[in-house]
Amino acid sequence: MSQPRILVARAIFPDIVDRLREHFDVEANPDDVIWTPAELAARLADKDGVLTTGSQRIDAALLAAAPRLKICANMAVGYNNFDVDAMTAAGVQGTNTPDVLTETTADFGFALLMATARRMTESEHYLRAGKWTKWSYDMFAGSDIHGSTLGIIGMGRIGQGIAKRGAHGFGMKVVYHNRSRLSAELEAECKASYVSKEELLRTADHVMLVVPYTAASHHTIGASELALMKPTATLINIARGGIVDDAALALALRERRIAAAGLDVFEGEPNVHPDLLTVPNVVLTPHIASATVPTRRAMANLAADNLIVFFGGQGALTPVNKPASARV
Ligand code: 8YV
Repeated sequence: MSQPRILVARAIFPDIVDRLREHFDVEANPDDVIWTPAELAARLADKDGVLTTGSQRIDAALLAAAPRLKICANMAVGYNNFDVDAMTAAGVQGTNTPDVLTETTADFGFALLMATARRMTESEHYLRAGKWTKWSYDMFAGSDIHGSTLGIIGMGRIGQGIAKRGAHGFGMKVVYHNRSRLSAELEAECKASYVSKEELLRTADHVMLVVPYTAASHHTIGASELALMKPTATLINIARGGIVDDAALALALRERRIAAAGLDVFEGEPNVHPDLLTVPNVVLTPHIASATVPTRRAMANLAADNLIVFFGGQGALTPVNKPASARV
C-alpha cells in the first residue's frame, strides 16, 4: 500500500523531516520559500496531510483545491490561520501544539516586560550610538516590576505562567481578565484576582496580552482602551497581531499617553507599522516568544506526532476540531 503524502509547508528541523519520511511520502520546503496561497494549493492537490506554521492560511478555497487533504498539523499553539469551521465542514482534522511552549513563552513575556519597563533596548541603542558621556540621575529611569500591579488579559496556560512568575518571583499584585473566570484553586495558585477589562486597564502598571486571536478579540486594545491606561503604564503583546490597533498604539506612545510598549507580534507581520519603527519607547521583537531550540523542536515533534498518530488510525493527539465525518 502506498504511504500517505505529506507536505511540510515551511522549513523545519531536517531530522524531524527525516522522521516523517519513515512514515510518509514527504514533500518538504528546505529552502523555506513562502508560497502564495495558489502555490500552496497546487502543492496540496495530491497531499493527504500538511504540516503548517502560523503563516499558511487554510480556508474553504484551499480545502476545495486539496480534495485528499485529511489533516493540517499546525506547529503553533495559536491556530487563527485555520478556518476551523471550513475544516470541520470539509471533514479535515486540525491540530496545534499546546503545552510544549507554555513555559518558554511565559519566560519571554516576562523578558519583554522587563526590557520594556526598564528601557533596555532604548538605552542600548543610546550606548551603541556613542551618546553615553556621563551618568545622570534620570537617565533611562523606567518603572518598577517588583511590587507593581500586573494586568493579564487572557488567562490560559501562558497567562497563568506569567501570573506565577509575577506573583511568586517579583511580588507583583496580579489581576486578570478572561472570557471565563478561573477556578478558585487556579486563582490561588496564580495569586491572581479576576477584574473587568476596564478595571484592569485603569489599575495595572503593566498590561500583558495573552489572548487568542478571534473576530471577538480583534483590537482588544484600541484608542479607547489606551486612554484608560495610566500614563506610566506599559503594554506587552505576545499574543497575536490584530489584538492591538498598532496605529493607535504608535500614536499613544509618541504622545506619551502610555510610557512604553513591548511587542512580539504585529498586524500584517512580518510588516511592522512604520510609526512603531520611529517611536523610541517601544521594544520590538520578530515573533520569537516560543523561540528556544528545545521548545521549537518540541513543537515540530508534536506536529509530526499528530500526523503519525492520525494516519496510524488513533485520532489526533492535540485536536482543535472534531470533524463529524472524516475525509477518506
Ligand atoms: C509560533 C506562536 O512560533 O505557537 C504560536 O501560536 O505564535 C509561535 O509559537 C508561530 O506561530 C509559528 O508557527
